[in-house]
Amino acid sequence: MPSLRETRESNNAELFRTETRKLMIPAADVACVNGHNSLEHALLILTQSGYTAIPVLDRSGAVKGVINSTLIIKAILGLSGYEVEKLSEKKVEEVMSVDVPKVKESQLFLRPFELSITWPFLCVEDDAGKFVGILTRRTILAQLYQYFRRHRDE
Ligand code: 4BW
Repeated sequence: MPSLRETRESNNAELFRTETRKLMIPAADVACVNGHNSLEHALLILTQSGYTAIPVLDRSGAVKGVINSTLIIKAILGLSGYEVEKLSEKKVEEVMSVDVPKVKESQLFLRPFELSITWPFLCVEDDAGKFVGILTRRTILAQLYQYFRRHRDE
């Protein structure tokens, strides 16, 4: 029978040995757009989903960036005000932020935890570089909460 200390160590290790794939929201449930979509389309998806920022994919299904409403509004602002026609003229890839945090689906918990200090969500990719989901700060905090609950009396 394992000692109390061994049991604790094994519980500790459990979270830190968890692969990102087990915690992520799968791609099918993630609101996202393609780089070649218009800003109008991206604004529609952002508005309908209610999310502040969403991933941008290319035609092969790889993550290329992140788009948010602020980037879109800035992109249509001209010298004499908002140029609404630019919403249909400009593409998401012209405007997106390419500074996007990515992790592999096999990545263990500690690195995503560290990245989540800075980023509200991380894009998860498979070994071929294809987008497979996102890992949110909410999920990471929920895991940590469970972890601290289990260990609070030790
Ligand atoms: O529609 C929502 N449903 C639920 N359950 N929670 C929501 C929703 N919209 C916002 N929230 C909450 C979450 O706690 O507000 C937080 C900030 O949302 P955000 O950033 O500014 O839109 C949410 O925190 P989170 O779950 O840790 O998600 C962090 C960020 O990840 C979100 C959004 O940019 C992205 N995201 C989350 N789920 C997504 C998604 N992007 C696309 N599709 C999804 N399904």
